[in-house]
Amino acid sequence: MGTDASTSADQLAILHELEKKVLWLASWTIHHANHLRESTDGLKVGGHQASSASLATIMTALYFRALRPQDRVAVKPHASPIYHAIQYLFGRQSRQKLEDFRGYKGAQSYPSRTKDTDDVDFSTGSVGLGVAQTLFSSLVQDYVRAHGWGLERPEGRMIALVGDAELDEGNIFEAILEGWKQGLRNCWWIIDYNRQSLDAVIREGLWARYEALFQAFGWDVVILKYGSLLNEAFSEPGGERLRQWIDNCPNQLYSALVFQGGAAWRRRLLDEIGDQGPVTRLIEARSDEELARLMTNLAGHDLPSLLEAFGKVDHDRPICFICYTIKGFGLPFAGHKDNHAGLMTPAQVESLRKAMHVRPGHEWDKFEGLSIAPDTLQTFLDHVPFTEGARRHHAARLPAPAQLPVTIQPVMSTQAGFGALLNELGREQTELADRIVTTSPDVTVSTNLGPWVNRRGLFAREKLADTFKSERIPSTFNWDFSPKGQHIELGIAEMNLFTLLSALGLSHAINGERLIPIGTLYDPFIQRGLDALNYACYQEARFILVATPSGLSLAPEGGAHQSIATPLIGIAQDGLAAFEPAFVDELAAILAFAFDYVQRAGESESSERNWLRDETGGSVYLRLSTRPIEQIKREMTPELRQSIVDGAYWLRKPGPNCQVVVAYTGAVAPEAIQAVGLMAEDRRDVGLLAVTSADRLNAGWTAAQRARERGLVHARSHIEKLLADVPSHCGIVSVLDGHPATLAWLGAVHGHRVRPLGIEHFGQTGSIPDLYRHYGIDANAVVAAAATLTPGRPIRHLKALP
Ligand SMILES: Cc1ncc(C[n+]2csc(CCOP(=O)(O)OP(=O)(O)O)c2C)c(N)n1
Ligand SMILES: [Mg+2]
Repeated sequence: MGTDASTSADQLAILHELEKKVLWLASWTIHHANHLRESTDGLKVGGHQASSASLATIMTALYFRALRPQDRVAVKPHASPIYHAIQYLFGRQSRQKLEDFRGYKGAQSYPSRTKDTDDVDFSTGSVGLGVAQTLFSSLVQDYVRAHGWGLERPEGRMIALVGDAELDEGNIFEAILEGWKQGLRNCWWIIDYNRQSLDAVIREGLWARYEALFQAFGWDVVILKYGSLLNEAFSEPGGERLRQWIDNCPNQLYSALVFQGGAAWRRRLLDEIGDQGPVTRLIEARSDEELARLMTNLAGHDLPSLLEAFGKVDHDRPICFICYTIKGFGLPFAGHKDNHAGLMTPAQVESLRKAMHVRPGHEWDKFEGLSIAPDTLQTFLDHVPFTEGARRHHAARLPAPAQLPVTIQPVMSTQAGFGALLNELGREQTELADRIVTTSPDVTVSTNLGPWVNRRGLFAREKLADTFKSERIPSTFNWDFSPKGQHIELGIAEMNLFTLLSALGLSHAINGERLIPIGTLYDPFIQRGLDALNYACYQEARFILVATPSGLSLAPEGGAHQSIATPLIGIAQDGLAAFEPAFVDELAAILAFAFDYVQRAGESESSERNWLRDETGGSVYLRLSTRPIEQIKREMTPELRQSIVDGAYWLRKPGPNCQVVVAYTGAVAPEAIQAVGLMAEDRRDVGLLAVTSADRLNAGWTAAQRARERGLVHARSHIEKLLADVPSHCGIVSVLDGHPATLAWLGAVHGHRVRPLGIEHFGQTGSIPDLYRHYGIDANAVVAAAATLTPGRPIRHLKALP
């Protein structure tokens, strides 16, 4: 499995030239963005320069030599100029986009799968997430292959280029633990051990903690500390003494000396170990320049050491490479602790230009200033394995049924309905059901996935039987693991759930095999994994998130488990269509839609019908509840189905003299229905609006307004049409088990007054009636709001508020 052959001297010479070119192009890109492009805003920031230089050699070794076409990489966010420069040399990035780096439509500051055009494998930006993404993508690759799919393709390695300070992020450790449980393979994490973070120099001896930690979880650890020049010097007389000195040198001092250069090295070394015979000769035999080159020859900047280390890997165990590097290597502020946002002055760029033999006006020429013939270089580039074939795969869409079968009990919760729907799906041998993969962070049973898991089994590469079953101990759940299982059981860390969903949800692009991922968790814990959820959406992973239970309706569980803000997350999170059905027939309609929606990849034009960008598709978030509520017996007409998916429908259409509309979402449906009954005698023609997706209603409304502002005068969103006939004097009382702002905007659609009811303060234990009364979302609170909002006689059923 190692790289086929060792690198020849000719190839090494070419790689050295490319290493220089990559550093130059990245530096020029940054300089161009910060000094040469007209800008009046705050573009002159960004920690790209020093941080990029740190990885220039490692990325040269990887992209031009060690990577195979099937490997996938997450690049440290600030190394994006190096990444873009490499793609430019491959002819996969345009000069225009490099000139516009960090600008509108230019190459992105941080590598982006969706916004960049040069085939970024995994987006990065929020440190730690791209790293963990590689681990989960490797597990997903195993899942796909264990199911017998994509075997015609070779197995890839999932590789992360990791900043040393990036390892402070907790999600990385959560991922390592999960990887160990799941038998992780084919994953490389290459740590850019420059001993600097954004603010300063990091703690001494971190590498030893990393080494112990990775080894504890079954990783190989390869420490790449000294480059070939240093290794040669160590074998000279006095060399051993020099090595000891380096090993004992504090990080801060090493960085400071790197910054100061050859004369400072000489002074320091002679002061500290210069009275020791042979080592003096070793130092004196070198000029200042040679001494600086020697002392900064760490393995992370030494192509032969890197090529050897990467090339000799002949197994699939996960590996952590700890590569010693220098932040800003090759640039004037190398090693300086303040260098993170360091920019080269025009004069410094000029001296770099001279050193690189780049003539003015030829800065973007690919082979300018290199000592090897352009033809030779181009031929080499044309044969780099990394560039073979397409990096993004496609997978056909799976047929999604228009309706899903489910037996609806007279009284049922949406969570129970979800369990029943999946149970029915699990019963059928359809292509869709076979491609569903469920996952949950230790809440599989308590989110009602149990029946599905009983049918489809748990996934593991090795079979593992349920001992309770073999011992004939009765249990409701069958906990058998096998390579054909379709449920991935995770530990509790919600970050891992979202990162796994992100990996599963990109399988069509990465493995060429489509999966339909469904992840379940308790609704409040979305917030624990929110950055990873955002990350998954940002890179357009496709999945269905089922969050249950939610809200105050979790009554006796208390305030720590009762979510408040999640409906607002549902509205605000891009790439995620949020639904909160009240009834199981609504849930069935939404889930059927979701199976199709997560597979779409069409144009981002808004539909003329509801003004949603429905053809683009996206992920789906279902906020469900454990509260059993009385179900409505009705026929699911195509119109009703469409309205449920569009976000709302009239459960009771308001009459022409309507004074009040009650608009509700989710589990409080019985309270809304009851309130309408209680005020029917005292307010005219009361309407009842069932809102199944505040998110989609809101998005359609915003888009229709924009369309009208652009001249499409007839654009009307779903909510505008629904509220069009509601008289202007009519008041709207909105209510949900979540933050009231979720529905408060309804009043702005046509100027109706709104009294939004919902939860603003932490919950507590109690029964549902206790809590709904206390927090003001029960029927009486709705009636009280209606009485105050609309003129008319007192509502006789209104009781005093608590
Ligand atoms: C979650 C998150 N927090 C903070 C940042 C801001 N930030 C960007 S890079 C960085 C530290 C970089 O240190 P390191 O990972 O060692 O990379 P280096 O700059 O040394 O190459 C920080 C704090 C971020 N991008 N993401
Ligand atoms: Mg660092």
